[in-house]
Amino acid sequence: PGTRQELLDRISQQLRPKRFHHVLRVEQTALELAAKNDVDLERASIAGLVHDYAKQRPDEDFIAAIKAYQLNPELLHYGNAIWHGVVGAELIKRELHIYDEDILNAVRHHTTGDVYMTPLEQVIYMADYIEPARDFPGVAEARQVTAKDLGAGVAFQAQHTLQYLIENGLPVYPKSLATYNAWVPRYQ
Ligand code: DGI
Ligand code: FE
Ligand code: FE
Ligand code: FE
Repeated sequence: PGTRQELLDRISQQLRPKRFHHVLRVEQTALELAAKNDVDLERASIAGLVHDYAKQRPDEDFIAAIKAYQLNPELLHYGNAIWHGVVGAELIKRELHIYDEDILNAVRHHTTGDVYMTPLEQVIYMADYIEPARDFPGVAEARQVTAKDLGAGVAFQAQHTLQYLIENGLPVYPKSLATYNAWVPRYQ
């Protein structure tokens, strides 16, 4: 990896301005959550900046990467919502030469969560959900819960995301359900 500015240049070449600005807000929110939760600030910054690196890639790139890197073929049944994190992490490794597995896992799991998440993974999962421009019913409560207890924030998001997917008849990636089971009952 090079300097922060080099990383910003690479990311801004991949993303339209609106998405790029979301990424900057996620970085800032991740830095705040990291400071509060004893997470390494440089890792939080890098993971925040790269988390949506692959969001605007065409489906063909993801399908090719799933095959080339022999990722779970079940991934082919999903779409951009799942691919940009799980497959995006592989593209980040190869294209940006970021090899820190904690950062790569934070990207892999930022959409669905996971049963076990390191503090950095939790920080990125939550920063993406509550960055200041997020505006959905419940976001104020999500911010309050996360400020009090990062893990409780993870549980909140896992529950509300699963609820949203089911209410809208969307396919549930198995990891999203596993995240729900691992985190939600614990915090009731
Ligand atoms: O990339 P962002 O928009 O910043 O945020 P994200 O990567 O967290 O994506 C959020 C979207 O992903 C949200 O609309 C819900 C969707 N999502 C989360 N889990 C699943 C899912 N979509 C499907 N189909 N299945 C899932 O399990
Ligand atoms: Fe994302
Ligand atoms: Fe998210
Ligand atoms: Fe995001």
